[in-house]
Amino acid sequence: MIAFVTTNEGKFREVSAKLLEAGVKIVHEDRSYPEIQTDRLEKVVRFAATVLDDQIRGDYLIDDSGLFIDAFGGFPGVYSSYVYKRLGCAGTLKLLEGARTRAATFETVFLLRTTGAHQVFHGACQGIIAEAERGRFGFGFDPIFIPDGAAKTFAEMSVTEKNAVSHRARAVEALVAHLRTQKES
Ligand code: ITT
Repeated sequence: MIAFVTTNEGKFREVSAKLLEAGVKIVHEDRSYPEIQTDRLEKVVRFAATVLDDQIRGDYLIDDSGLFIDAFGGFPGVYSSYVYKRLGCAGTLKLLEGARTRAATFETVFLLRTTGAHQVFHGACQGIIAEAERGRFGFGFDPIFIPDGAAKTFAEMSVTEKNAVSHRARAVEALVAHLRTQKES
């Protein structure tokens, strides 16, 4: 059994649903861990794992994600949590007023700890920042993100719809592929 360590219910909902489709069950471990200031999501999870390794027995999974907005040179990226808390969707839309491009990418990095080993998995989803907030599902920046090829924001999608295209779902797919190879060997 894998424990998914996150304080974010929305992440757990998405990951548990997607993993269940692949026959993998996880449990929610609602606890926070230190997140260092760095320029890469992968460094955040790698440092967090050094702390969690001493605190958690058995296999665990962590997820660090961010919204990288092109017009801001990728900001807020690794600082997404802080920007979401301080500015929210409304403040982010305001900052983008008059920007030359509304392109953005959501990224997720997972770290899986299994006996003695750390494995990292990536997922990304390109899209644009909407002109206004739309939808009431999901969490975080979902009301202002429209993935490429869609007309709806993530917040207008069901978990299943978001899981068909999202950054986090891509990372889950990479994780599932890894678990399959482990099973075979
Ligand atoms: P944990 O660290 O406990 O897992 P968190 O919510 O603090 O939960 P992050 O550190 O990964 O998660 O923060 C990333 C920020 O980006 C946070 O404000 C989220 O709301 C937002 N975010 C991450 N994934 C998102 C998604 O799929 N849709 C919308 N917003 C997202």
